[in-house]
Amino acid sequence: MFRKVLVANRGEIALRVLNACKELGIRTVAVYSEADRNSLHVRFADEAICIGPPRLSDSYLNVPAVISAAEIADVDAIHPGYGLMSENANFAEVCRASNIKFIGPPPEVTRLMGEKEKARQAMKKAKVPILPGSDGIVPSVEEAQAWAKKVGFPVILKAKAGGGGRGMRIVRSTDELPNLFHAANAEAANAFGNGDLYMEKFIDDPRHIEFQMLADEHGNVASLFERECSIQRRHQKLIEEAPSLQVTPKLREELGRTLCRCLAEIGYQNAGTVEFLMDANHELHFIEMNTRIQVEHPITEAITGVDLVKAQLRIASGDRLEEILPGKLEIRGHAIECRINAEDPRRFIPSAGQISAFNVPGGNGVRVDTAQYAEGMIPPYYDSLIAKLIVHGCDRAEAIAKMERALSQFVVQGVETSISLHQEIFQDAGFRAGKFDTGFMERFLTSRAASGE
Ligand code: MV4
Repeated sequence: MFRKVLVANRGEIALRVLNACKELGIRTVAVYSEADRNSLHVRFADEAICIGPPRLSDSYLNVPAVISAAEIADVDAIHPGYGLMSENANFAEVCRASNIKFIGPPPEVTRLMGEKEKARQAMKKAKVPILPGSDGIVPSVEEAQAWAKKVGFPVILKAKAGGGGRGMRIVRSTDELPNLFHAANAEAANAFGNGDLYMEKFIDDPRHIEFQMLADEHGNVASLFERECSIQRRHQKLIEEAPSLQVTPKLREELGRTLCRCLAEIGYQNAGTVEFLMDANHELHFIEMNTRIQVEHPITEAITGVDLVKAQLRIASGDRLEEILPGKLEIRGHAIECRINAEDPRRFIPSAGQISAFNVPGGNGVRVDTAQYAEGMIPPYYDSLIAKLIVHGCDRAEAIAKMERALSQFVVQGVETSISLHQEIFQDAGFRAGKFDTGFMERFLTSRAASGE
């Protein structure tokens, strides 16, 4: 096992990784920006190194600054958490060249999955179901017309370098296509420095379901089942749950097995998530793969009993899955996560400032992952996630009851938070019945606005 690990992140995930290291007897090094001097990830690490001014590009996203800190502290490995350096293949390559283990997949695999149309072809080759669409990049409006005719409208144009919904356009007819093609191309070129597009059949109001995978460095792969992530607004997830009510044991088993074979073929290593859209026929279609630990990993930890971050550390140090995982993986109960953001629950404007009161709920089946505390500061430079509230019950009804109880005991004063929004969603009959898709939040917010609340 590693002697010393640098955590190249901040906030709750930095603390989550530090905790896993501590429990494995690994020494920890935090890096921090000038805005995070008084953060818990700094306080709880064995060593901490300031890497620059508050802005992300000057600190947490500054490759030379992070690598210099790793060399000064003489660490064996770097854990990137999520976001920031986590899916940066160039960073992983610099780590490799500096003899520092990057805790994640090899840069070649990260690069493959980052090129969405190549990921799509790799999945197709391994018999993972993909949506009808183009074979690779669509180079011109003429070829886009030809593919659209073959696939049938509506189609969606996506940026090969994309993610987060940027550079995407839904196309419903032939005459719309030229303008939307040029718009997507320009937006992608501007956002990602690469305007290349590919095409898929468009699924109206899909569910978003993702499979958690673990792969060791000896060719073994395991599926840790799925998460349902359809409750989102503008590509920001708000609530996730595991398992999905819509995935049958047969589908879970078969797709899990296919994905294990696929990731072994690709040479995948460490933790990863394969994202799918579920259509009205309850069929799953691959859309993309995330080559990192995800924000919502704790719900999978709750239902499987596997510590995913410790698994990442052990995999990266060479352990085999059979040493890490129980003999048979099984789903126990139901877990739900609410992302608590420091933002106005009506208009979603980030709310930075000093926290004056902070009470975190607890009790059986309640977990809170946060790096916040009373008197803590929420700087304006970073994302607005201040806590993840995770509950685990014997079934979905118990998990919902626990979440409502826990939300009512979660007190944050000094900044605005999304706690009251979560409480409203948990009152919604459709949500309670499990009847929702990726269009849920938009409809929910529209009807709330119309009712004048
Ligand atoms: C789609 C889709 C419908 N059909 N692809 C949005 C972000 C990107 N990761 C993929 N996205 C979508 N791709 C096809 N062929 C609908 C979405 C989509 C979406 C997907 C997952 C979660 C929330 C979403 C919200 C709007 C659109």
